[in-house]
Amino acid sequence: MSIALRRSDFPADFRWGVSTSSFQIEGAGQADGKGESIWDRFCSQPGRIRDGSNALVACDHYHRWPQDLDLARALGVNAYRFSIAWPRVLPQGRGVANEAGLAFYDRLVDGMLERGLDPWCTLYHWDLPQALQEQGGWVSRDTVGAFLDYTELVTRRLGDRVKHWITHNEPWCSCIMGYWEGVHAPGGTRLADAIQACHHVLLSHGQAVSLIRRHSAGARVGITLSLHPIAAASDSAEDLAAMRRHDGLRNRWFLDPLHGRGYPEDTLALLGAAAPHVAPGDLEAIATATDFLGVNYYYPERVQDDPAGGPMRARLVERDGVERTGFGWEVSPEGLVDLLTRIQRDYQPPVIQLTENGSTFDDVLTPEGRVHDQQRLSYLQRHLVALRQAIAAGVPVQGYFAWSLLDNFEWAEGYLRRFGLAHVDYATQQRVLKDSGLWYQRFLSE
Ligand code: IFM
Repeated sequence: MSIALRRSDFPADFRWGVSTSSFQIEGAGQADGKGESIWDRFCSQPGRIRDGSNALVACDHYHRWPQDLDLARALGVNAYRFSIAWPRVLPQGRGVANEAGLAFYDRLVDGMLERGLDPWCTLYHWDLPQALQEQGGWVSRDTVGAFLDYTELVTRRLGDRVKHWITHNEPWCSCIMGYWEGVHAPGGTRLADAIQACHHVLLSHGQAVSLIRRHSAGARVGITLSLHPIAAASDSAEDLAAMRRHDGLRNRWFLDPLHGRGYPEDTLALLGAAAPHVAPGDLEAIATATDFLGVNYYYPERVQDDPAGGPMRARLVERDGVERTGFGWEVSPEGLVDLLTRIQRDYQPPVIQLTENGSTFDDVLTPEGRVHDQQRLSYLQRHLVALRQAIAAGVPVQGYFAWSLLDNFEWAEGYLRRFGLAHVDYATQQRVLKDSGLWYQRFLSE
């Protein structure tokens, strides 16, 4: 099916980007004084990563970054989202800085600017220094202070050139999956820890905003959340109530305090003793005004009432007969419209940036060196059509960042999942634009 879609359907000053993260692509896990991160440690524990791999080499982007930035430029994007590996610049999490690590990000940012790529820097995309985890990680309030010191170091160094900053990527994943579900680093399994970690992450975000602005004149600052449109499995009162409970922890737990409403009362009540310790002034700090809300959208969720389904008494159910990605995630461009219009209706952030959207499928590299990833291409096109629709309906989205430039280390899935617009042959480190990447390139060039 051909889809009528043009770059000129979007505002002329729209940001078109690709998104990446340090741990997933850099490699050089022990090079030039880099310290250990919680993900290095997690990967070293048997059974944590599905294919038994680690990210010590990953895409070797630490050494191949000029080629990767060339690839981004060749795609025709005007913005490049990357993250800083905290243990690369502060091997022990705080204290003595690692000049080699800082110099790497200097080169990377200069390389973006030389290629006409606007640098969008995420400060925390999950690779906490292991040394800080040994003192409690995000469950400890001290980590907030360490994050602010780290932020000061990085923004002093790069703030003259980087003008878009994202404090945190997807706190739901780093905290709930990392400190409760046990499936992400550091592998914690206590709900109360996860909730406290969320609070500290949000607090560190709020307190970092003014610090970033101080060291990066004219900077635009935001946070990125992973958000999901949520539907009830049926019209029954029970399922509708379960949908609201699930939405409480999944979406409102982050959106409400960031927009000055404190934590949702219904969710707090359900959490009971696991509710966070909140000091005076914390909620005001979390609600510090930002310049944009970063939204990562992948798939919608469907929820059924389940009295045994954890504190939210809900469980996820799958819709039959729908298209799914390799991860099993439902493909739903309509979900993107629902999500964006809901955010706009309920919260009115000044600007939304779609900081991630993408899909994984089992790609095949042909003998001719092509990847005919028709499903990813179609996913990309249909989500851009949905985005155009949301913008036409008045949602203030100003940028779209495809996840991801390259196939990379997909956390607990290792290298089993490929999200890239470019295929990476991990044996040779050769990059090849897939058909989806070639389409994005054509779309951007028209
Ligand atoms: O790879 C991740 C990324 O690090 C955070 N957002 C979701 C992506 C796909 O799972």
